Amino acid sequence: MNAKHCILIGAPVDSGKRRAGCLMGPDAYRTAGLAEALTDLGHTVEDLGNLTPASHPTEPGDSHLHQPSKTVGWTHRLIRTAEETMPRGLPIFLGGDHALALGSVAGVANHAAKEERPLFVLWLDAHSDFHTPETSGSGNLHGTPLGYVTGRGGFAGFPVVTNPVPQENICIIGLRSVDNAERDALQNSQIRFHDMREIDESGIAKPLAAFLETVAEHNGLLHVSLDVDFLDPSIAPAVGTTVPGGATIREGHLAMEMICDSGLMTSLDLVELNPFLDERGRTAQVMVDLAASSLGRRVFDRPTRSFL
Ligand code: 4U7
Ligand code: MN
Ligand code: MN
Ligand code: MN
Repeated sequence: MNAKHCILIGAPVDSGKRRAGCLMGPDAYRTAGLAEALTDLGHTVEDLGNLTPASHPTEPGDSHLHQPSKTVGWTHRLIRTAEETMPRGLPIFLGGDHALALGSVAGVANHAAKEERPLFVLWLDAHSDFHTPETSGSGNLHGTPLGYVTGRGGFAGFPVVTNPVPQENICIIGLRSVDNAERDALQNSQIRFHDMREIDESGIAKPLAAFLETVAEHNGLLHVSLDVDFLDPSIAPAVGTTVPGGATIREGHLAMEMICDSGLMTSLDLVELNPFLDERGRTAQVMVDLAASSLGRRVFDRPTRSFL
């Protein structure tokens, strides 16, 4: 694949849920050798270090949401960082929990609008993360990024989403834990979604190839958001929200290899890694290996643009 300029952005967001530990994620990816893996593949790597949230008010005492103000601060910071890095490389957002995607995706969408190209989002996750603050039962904002970036209401106090991502430009793969309110909203939306039952029955390649074809047809930018819990907990235990029955190591790598072959990915989130829950760094290593697959690591070369 063409050499890229990869920009590592440490986003130690830990405000998106109650269980702490995702703040250690960026350093775990560094320790697992992410930069070295990418330079070995011929890419250049720049590491921006770890960001901090923009200044934000103290947390309201009366909200059912967990740390909404801090997440607002992170969203401001990450929108700016996405806008600044997109023109000069391929940003890789090192989470941090999935609340970081409120900012990474909204910022990437602003860049896409400036370029007058459509943004497509591939969401690899056990969960659909399509809540609004009003529908969220847990009050945990890591369950809301797709609600936010598609322009659903209820995000009072958050930056206005200037360029909402059209629902039909989103594809979710890996679903096996969807709350009732999300299910209703998803089924009434244009979002493409593929649960693990479908992956079991017909494989991951088919729906992913169809989505990549659509992105290519529209000359789109592609943001990939990889939640650790997309993977089965037996291979990726370091996550707060484990759900059994996830993607296998080969399903994960096949998805990343197809993304690489498409040549379409322009930004990436690696989210929800909680190193405090890991076993000798194995989950961090799996995530680094998957990132490397998305950027060219493989056993044999395959012709490009053959998604299947
Ligand atoms: B993740 C949940 F209730 N839906 O809203 C919620 F099941 O970024 C989980 O995908 C959200 O890990 C998981 O709290 C967010 C729950
Ligand atoms: Mn998620
Ligand atoms: Mn998840
Ligand atoms: Mn999670």
